Amino acid sequence: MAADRPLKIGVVCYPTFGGSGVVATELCMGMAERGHEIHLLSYAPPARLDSFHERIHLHEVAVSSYPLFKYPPYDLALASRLAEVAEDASLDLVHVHYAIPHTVAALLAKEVLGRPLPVVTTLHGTDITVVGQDRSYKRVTRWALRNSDAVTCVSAYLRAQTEEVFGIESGMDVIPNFVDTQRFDLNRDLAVRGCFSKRSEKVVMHISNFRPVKRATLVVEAFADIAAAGPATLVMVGDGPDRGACERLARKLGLKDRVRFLGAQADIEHLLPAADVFLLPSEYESFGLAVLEAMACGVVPVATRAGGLPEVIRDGEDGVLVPESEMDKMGVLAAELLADDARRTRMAAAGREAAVGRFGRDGVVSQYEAVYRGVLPS
Ligand code: GMT
Repeated sequence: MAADRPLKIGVVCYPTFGGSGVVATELCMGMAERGHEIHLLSYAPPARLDSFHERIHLHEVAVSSYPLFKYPPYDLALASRLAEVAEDASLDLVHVHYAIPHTVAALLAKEVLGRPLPVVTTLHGTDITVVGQDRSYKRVTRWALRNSDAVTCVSAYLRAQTEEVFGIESGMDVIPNFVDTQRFDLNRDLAVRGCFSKRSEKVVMHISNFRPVKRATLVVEAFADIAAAGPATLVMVGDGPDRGACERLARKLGLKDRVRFLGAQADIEHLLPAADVFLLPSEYESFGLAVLEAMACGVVPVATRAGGLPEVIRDGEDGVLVPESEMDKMGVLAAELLADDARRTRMAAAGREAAVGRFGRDGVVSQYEAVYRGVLPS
């Protein structure tokens, strides 16, 4: 059989705006463009998949309820559907994004199917650093990782965490996240910019799911220093548990008229180029995909020196990394950057170059393709 024949790939991911679903969907599109046939399973159509692709087949996983079920078992419904799809479509392998519960469901589907079905697991972050360490899931997660045919991590930081937490000997590949640099580009839509910057104010942006790990209230605090230094608008994109606290803080600090909360937005590639600086004060990020998308759009990130973020941002070259002990200076550092157009323009160009080069889609899709070929039975 030809070593480069198109593959039939089952993909499992979460469909929401979270980074793992975005990476999974972008990867599906990249693989489909290379001629592979993709069968994507999730409980809803992925948010990033906004157009028809000839070789991408969607399979929604429905979970039946029953009065006995206090917790309807999504993982069983997924395993069952996956076994069905694997049989009908003669899948060569399954690639799951986010270990819990996807890897266990894929391994169960393989048992149900009763024939070899290699399982590739990509770890994204909180599946290891938060959920995977929870006592309720830890043992089964370790088992699932050990039984995957290949495990990939989105950063060296995450690989080290996985080795430490689960005692997994290395052998896991680090494959960074990537960005579609045609979709995320430098073209600034002046109409969008005009919505945020009426009198040539600088535009500061934050995009996240407003979970506690993102520390979104620190964005508002930092913005108070930015606004004190010069005219600026803060655009907060996304929704989640800490949005209310951010809104209250903006009111309390007298910034209500200078902070815009847009809620979850599908087309962030149209919003991002309107910004000058992107703030991400997360406690940690295994990667920080939003930072990479900002860099692709020529927006300079200012983020915490934590987790995998130093693998994405080169401090002083294409962004600014703020040590944990100096988070209270984030606003001042961002204000300095906003005041120095020449420095910012230089860093923005370096960020765009990194997005196209180090994190370009083609190179990363090839790395995953090599992992797929490596797990196929010889
Ligand atoms: O918790 C989140 O931020 C969502 C999560 C996800 O799986 O959707 O994001 C993680 O995966 C992204 C894609 O690989 C990474 O860019 C994020 O850094 C990572 N989040 C954390 O580590 C907190």
